[in-house]
Amino acid sequence: MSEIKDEATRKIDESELEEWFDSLNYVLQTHGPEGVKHLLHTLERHAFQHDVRLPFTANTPYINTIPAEQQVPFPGSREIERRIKNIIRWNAMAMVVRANRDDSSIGGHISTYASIATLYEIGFNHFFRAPSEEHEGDMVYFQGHASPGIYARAFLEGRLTQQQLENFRRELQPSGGLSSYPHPWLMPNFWQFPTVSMGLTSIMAIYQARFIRYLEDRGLKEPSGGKVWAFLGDGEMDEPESLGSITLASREKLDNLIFVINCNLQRLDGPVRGNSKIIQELEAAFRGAGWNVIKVIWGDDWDALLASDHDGILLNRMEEVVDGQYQKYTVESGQYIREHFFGTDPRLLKMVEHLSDEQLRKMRRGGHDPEKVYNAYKVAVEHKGSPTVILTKTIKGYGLGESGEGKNVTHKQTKLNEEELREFRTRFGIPISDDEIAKAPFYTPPADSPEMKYLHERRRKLGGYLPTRSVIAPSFKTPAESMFEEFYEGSDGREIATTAVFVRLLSKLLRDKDIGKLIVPIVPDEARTFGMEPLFRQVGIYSHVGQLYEPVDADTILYYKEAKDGQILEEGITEAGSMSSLIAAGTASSTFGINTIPFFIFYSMFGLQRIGDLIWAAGDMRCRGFLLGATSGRTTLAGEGLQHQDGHSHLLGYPVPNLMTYDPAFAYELAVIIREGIRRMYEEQEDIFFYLTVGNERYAMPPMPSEDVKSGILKGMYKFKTSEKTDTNLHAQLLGSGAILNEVLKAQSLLEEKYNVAADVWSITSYKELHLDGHAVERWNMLHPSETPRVPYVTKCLVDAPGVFVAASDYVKALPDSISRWFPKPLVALGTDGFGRSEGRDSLRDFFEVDARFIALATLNALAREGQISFDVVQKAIKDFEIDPDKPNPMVS
Ligand SMILES: Cc1ncc(C[n+]2csc(CCOP(=O)(O)OP(=O)(O)O)c2C)c(N)n1
Ligand SMILES: [Mg+2]
Repeated sequence: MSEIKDEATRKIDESELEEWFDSLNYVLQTHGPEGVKHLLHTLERHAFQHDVRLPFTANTPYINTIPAEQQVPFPGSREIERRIKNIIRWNAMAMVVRANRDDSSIGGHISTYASIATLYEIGFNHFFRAPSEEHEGDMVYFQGHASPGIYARAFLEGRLTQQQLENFRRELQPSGGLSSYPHPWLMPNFWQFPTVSMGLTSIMAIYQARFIRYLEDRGLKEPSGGKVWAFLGDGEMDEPESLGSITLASREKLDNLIFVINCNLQRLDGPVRGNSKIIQELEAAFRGAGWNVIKVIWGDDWDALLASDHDGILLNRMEEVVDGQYQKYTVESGQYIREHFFGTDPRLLKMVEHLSDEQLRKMRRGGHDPEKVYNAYKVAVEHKGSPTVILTKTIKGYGLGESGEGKNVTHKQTKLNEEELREFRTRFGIPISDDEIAKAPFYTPPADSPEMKYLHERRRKLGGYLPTRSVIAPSFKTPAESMFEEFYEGSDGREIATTAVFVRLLSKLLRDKDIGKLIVPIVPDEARTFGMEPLFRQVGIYSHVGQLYEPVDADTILYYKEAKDGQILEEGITEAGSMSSLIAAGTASSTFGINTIPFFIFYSMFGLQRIGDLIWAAGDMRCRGFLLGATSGRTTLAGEGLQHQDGHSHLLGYPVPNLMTYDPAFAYELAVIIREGIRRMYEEQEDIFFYLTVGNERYAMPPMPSEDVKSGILKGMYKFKTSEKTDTNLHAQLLGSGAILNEVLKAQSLLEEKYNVAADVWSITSYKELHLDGHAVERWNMLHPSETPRVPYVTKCLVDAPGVFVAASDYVKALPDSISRWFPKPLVALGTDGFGRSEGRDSLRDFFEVDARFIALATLNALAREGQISFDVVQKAIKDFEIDPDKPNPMVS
């Protein structure tokens, strides 16, 4: 048996191999690389037919993708650029060290910028274009926690003051400070993209690049060749959002997108892939997904060695060593490297015998070699047909020497003692004297120095300075009231769901001659669920390549129409991707001066709960637009059960400061809110965005009671219906939201007819707005004790309202509870806390105790507690309503 196996795996001997090589070299000489490719491919197929299976690999060898001989010469001054970079390194480090001297709790990062500096500087000096007359500019997503380096450069450019640098992470200082990370909310003229929540950069950048194509294909902007650059950490690539959308980029052939992944082999705690190689792993993932992959692993010190590596032993050694070990070499001596890296084979040792230990220790990695990085960027920007990812190998804490280079603790290093500062200064040649060094002063070369002249000149050539954010959208006219009037009139008894109302409104907006083209409908594979399929035909589904097939439903009116100028972004099942599209469209006013108005409609359960962090980023980014949580409400969405029924997204909307949340019940409410949203976001240019829930329960839409209710709808509450009953002393105020407002109206009748209670009904469109208003008033009163106290809007509405107070919604009780203290009396809250069930609406509303019976019961209880009726009445009501008092508590069952 073993003999047969040996026979089968018998090695081809040296002379046979020689013949194969000769033949191959002959083909190479006579037919060139294409001929060799063809030959190998044909041989592979031939072998396959004879049952030879080659192991799959998406990897190329562990060397630079661009061979040394194909490099173009560096076009700038290496020396001046090195000096500029060193000064920025110093100032970035000094910023963090000084901030922590003043207050050791401040934190900051030195080692990340230290490792990425060359990658940024090559970009700043040669590639990143700022918006200018000639060019709309590139979009650069800077790695969040490398921001000290970006600030240090802006300081050198004269865009930030020394005072601002001194106040890094001290934003509340009287003279202002710099935010820890890129936050457009905090530095609206500087940062464009919030990147510090790991993973979001990748997905946002991909959808940004695609949105640029969308704008161009739809004729909303001229193609300009602008690039989207995303700088990412190797550790952050473990986030699902980092790799989760990369196939979209290749499928859409986004050659306007360049990822630069700084593979310093470390994350916060230690190695990213101690036991394997992150660069190879990422290469396989990106190549497999169809990206153009450029590896920049080795600096030019390695070129000569690799050129002499005829039998591939150096390459073998490079491939067998794992990242954890490479990290070890960075903290060890040249002697150690000789012994442990080269010492495994006498031939390797011989290869480096002419190099001193010191030379061995200093052999650079690719990401620290400006020429290698320049060449990679050049190939990337010129590449056509697919997105590019550049994988660069670097050292975390590069240049920090003993005090942090390559150490596992380096990520959090914020302190350098005097000796370490001196070493850093000497290592990077910063002209600061020994007397001054302890203070870690910032350094700026004289204005007429070669460094400063060069720095400004380079940026002038590239159109100006980056990052920069400007609000440049042209003024905008809100559509006239006439467009919304049909919704104010009600449905004339026809039963219709608020989702359908929304779709009708959207379709009208799309038809509008002024703003129609600016509307961007976004949907993650739920258009049919929401009845949006007529829009497929009306405005088309966006596809860069149009429609390459005959759709199965081509013979129907509402066929599935894909088109190059299609308007709908049908994203497939990715709420995160759809949200990233909304972010790109909702910030186009500041990136391109285009007022696109995105409407992203999704299953409400898979919005704030699932992609909350992207929504937070949208808020930071001053994004505008509408999020529509459809099929909302824990009991309104029947049958779908625990994972689908949303009864808490509104609560999750509370913490996002600039997100306006509304739970409208009727068509006119929805129309009023959307019109006002467009007006505030696009006419007034306010940095807010909207979350509205719409439901799938059909009911008659009443007409708007009067023009006067508009302001109440927007503020969060208004009286919908006053009781007509006058012959009673029993009163109640019933508050309802969304579809549950109908239950409240039923309860009103029940209470009037059976229990002699006159109940007024209020529509609560936004608990959040009421909550914010109450707190704003309380705060003002606290700070202005001697002035006439202000009154919260809720109190103003209810101060003279007679009777007891009961609120019911399809959401958790925390919503009404959040405004209860501004009520004249205690508020009874009914809500849908707990896991959902698959059931019909009636059963669900019984289970969650939010139907008309429970609203009436809660009202009677409150009246009994006030002594206005006897508890016997309540007891009897429980019986009459057939309520089991010992039913399970939905909150915990
Ligand atoms: C979602 C998220 N989780 C955790 C963090 C905290 N954090 C900031 S930097 C960092 C390590 C980053 O490692 P890597 O991506 O390799 O970047 P490097 O600093 O090495 O360039 C972590 C865990 C974060 N910012 N975001
Ligand atoms: Mg890292």
